[in-house]
Amino acid sequence: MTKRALITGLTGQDGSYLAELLVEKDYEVWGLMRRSSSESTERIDDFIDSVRIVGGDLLDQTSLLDAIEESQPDEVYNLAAQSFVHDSWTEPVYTADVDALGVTRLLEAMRRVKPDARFYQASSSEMFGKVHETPQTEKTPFHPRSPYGVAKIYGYYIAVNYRESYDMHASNGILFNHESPRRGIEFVTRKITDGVARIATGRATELALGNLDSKRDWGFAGDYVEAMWLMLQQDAPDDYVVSTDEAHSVREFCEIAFARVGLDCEEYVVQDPRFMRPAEVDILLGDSSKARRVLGWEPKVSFRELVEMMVDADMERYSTGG
Ligand code: NDP
Ligand code: GDR
Repeated sequence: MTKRALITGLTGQDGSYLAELLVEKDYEVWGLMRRSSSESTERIDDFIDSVRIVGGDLLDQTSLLDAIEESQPDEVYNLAAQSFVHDSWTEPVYTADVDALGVTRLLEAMRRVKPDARFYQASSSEMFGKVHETPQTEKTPFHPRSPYGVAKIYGYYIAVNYRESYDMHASNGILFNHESPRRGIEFVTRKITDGVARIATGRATELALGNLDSKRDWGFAGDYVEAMWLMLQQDAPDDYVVSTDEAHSVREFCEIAFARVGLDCEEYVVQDPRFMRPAEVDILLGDSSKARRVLGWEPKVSFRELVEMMVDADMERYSTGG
């Protein structure tokens, strides 16, 4: 029988890759979309006809009850969030409402309407924040450094709590940073690759960034959505770190990105205090051995391949007038 999946955050980076993967696997894919005054389907335009859209918002309980009722999902992937860490300081209450309470609203809707559906929560390496050990595993204590990180810890634990209280099949993917040509332009990787393409095509002369020394464990979003799906195919729900197990600095990302178009990043990158954060996460490095062992998952795209893929896509976009 055809499986049904409901994805919240369909229009985001991960929602678009996950929807593509599930369509390929012959799922009936439903996507929750909130109302917007402008078009937000750019990332899914190529396959929007293969997806069923249901209106709804993580801030609105009734809409979530209706969305579960209408889609009758076997699997629910909660990817929707205010996902930009930087803005969580300017919108801390809103971030908590969506990223923390929103998870409870969705779980409540499932519990009342379709409690046997399996649930995936998009948890984050930002929960480790000021890290207590390196590398970080499923057992590493949390120490968030932003309102976003705090909200995500609530989301993590409410998923665990519904698993333990109601025996629901709820799993957390603790995903480290993952990127792609579909990454939002405000995140540092895409900001760099877009900046490189703008400079290389004569549209800009410099690139202003914040902290160049912070290090992240960056993988490819297309690889990471497979881990989400694998988690919901297990007999028992559980929590998994998903990462490449390699960390690189923002500076290294810049060096490879500029070199891809034959430029030296030292000549173009300037530091701007506007992009610094009140509290920084200096380094995140995952240990994904549990996901590799239990799920049989592993990343396929290397760091260099990821950077070059993103630069090439932005160069292509500008050379075709985008
Ligand atoms: P994006 O920011 O690209 O996408 C976020 C999605 O959430 C969009 O579809 C957005 O819709 C939707 N959304 C936001 N607020 C609401 C709301 N109130 N109701 C319904 N939908 C809403 O994020 P990513 O795809 O990168 O990330 C997916 C999830 O994974 C997020 O929860 C993020 O916090 C988490 N995560 C991401 C990591 C990463 O490196 N990418 C790493 C670890 C966790 P709209 O188009 O209308 O704005
Ligand atoms: P992050 O991603 O906060 O890790 O959250 P982001 O790309 O925004 O920042 C990564 C690191 O780069 C530094 N940095 C800059 N960041 C931005 N955005 N802009 C700049 O100009 C800049 N200069 C330096 C930051 O200080 C930081 O150290 C992402 C999101 O996808 C979250 O939703 C997700 O949970 C985590 O990854 C894991």
